[in-house]
Amino acid sequence: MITLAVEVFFLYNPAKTITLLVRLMPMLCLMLLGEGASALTITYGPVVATQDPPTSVKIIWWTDQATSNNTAYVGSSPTGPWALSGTNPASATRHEVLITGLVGDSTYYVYVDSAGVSSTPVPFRTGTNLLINSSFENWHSISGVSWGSQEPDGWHGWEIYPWDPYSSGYQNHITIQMDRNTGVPTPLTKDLAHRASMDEGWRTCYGGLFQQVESLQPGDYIVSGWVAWKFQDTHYQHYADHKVEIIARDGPHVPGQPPTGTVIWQATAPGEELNWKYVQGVVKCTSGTLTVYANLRSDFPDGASFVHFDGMRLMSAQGVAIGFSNFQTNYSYNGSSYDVVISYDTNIPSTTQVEWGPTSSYGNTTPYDPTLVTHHVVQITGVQPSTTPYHYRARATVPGEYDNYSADRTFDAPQIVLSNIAAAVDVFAGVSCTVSWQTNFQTSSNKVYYRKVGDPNYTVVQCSTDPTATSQHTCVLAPLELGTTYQYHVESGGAGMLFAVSMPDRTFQTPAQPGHNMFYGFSLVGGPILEHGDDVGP
Ligand SMILES: [Ca+2]
Repeated sequence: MITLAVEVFFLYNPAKTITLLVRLMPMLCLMLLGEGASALTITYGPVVATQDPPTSVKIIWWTDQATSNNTAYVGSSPTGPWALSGTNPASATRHEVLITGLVGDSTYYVYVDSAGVSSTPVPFRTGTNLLINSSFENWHSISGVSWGSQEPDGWHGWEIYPWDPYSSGYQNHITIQMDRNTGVPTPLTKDLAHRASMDEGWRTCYGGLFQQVESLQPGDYIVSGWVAWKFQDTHYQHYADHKVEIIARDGPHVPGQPPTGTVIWQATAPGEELNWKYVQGVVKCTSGTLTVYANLRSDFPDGASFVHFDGMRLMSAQGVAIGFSNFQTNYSYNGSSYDVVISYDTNIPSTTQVEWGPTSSYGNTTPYDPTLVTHHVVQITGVQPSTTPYHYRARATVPGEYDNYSADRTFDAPQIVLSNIAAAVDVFAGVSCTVSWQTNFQTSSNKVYYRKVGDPNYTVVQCSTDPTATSQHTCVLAPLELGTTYQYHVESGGAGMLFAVSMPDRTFQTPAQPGHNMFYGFSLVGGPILEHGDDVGP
């Protein structure tokens, strides 16, 4: 722009332009230098937030300087082609672009460009449907219930019977069926070949289908689906007492009680919509379990109701906003407990914190580190040794935007348990003994300490497989003296593990003489004699 302006001056008044150029040159240099020194930087992102329906995503990123030149590119491979893109012309440091036209449950890559500065591509997945058999395609027979003879795989029928809030005396059962031929929608199904149908006529009832989804991360979830319904209202007096609904409950199904929770969708009499309507809502999950209900409810017996459900969906509202990778854990003993170091990466700079404990309920939290980094290192001290792994998950936030948790993972703080310790004397020669044992963790340092009873010092034998970590250990003690009682104990550990020692000492005895006399004396079946073993043969 500046050069162009100078050229215009040149054409207009050459003499003046030279002066201008001379004056402008140092300024221009300064400006160019200034621009070079403060080039725009993408500070976070791109962050991908999945949308509903799952065929669109919101791409968010931040720059340290405001710019109006912002584009996000999306493709199905990390090297392109970039089939989809979107721009945001608003001059700001936070940029947001909506990309539509994606396929659900699929992997994509996105990179963003602001004022000519590009990010590296990051992968993301479009929303994963957490419901099983969400299209109601597969059904199985059931018996012993009064509302039907089949239910969809992954779903359960439910009913409260009798249900008669006005004591009308007309309580009867709801009917739940695949593709029921009442109040038929157009087209017959919204998704593939089958739908879930339910109805009632001139009765009071309350029931439907539910699916319970467990092991969910806390957060917001989007529940959606397609519905078609009809209230046949020629006799209605109590419109509001006829309902069809989708409810999402933060917690498990409670048998025998009307479902409570977030009403995702509800229609009450009168009216109909037989051309399939898409409905959706958001439910917050804190308990780790969500139960999705598709229901029909009639509180008063003055008409008939029909409802059909298809293409149901439950997915995280936050999708893959922050991606976690490269989890590594390392332990080292420190006194009688362990120090554990957990490291992991995030695809965008975020805060650092780890929840950990003996189960996936955790119970311990490391200090919140607000520094925004992509490589995270957390140290936990004083972890008590345990025979079972500890559970942990990482929490990463982009303040003001996202708060995400990794999936549950485990780390060890090994409490080594020694088992099946046995000493087998070679009775043919009588001068060697094989000591064997097992450990519940793979250990790389495994030793036998032995001495003649009365000796002050032990001889130490290290297993020949060390330092290869194994859980089955064997050491040969030789040479030994005949006719002697030995004491021994074993020790396993290594590589940062707390050692386990089999104290007090055990004993074994070598035969007075080598050979067959001793062999028959000690073992009817031959072979070595096990410590504490018996010698009963076949
Ligand atoms: Ca279907």
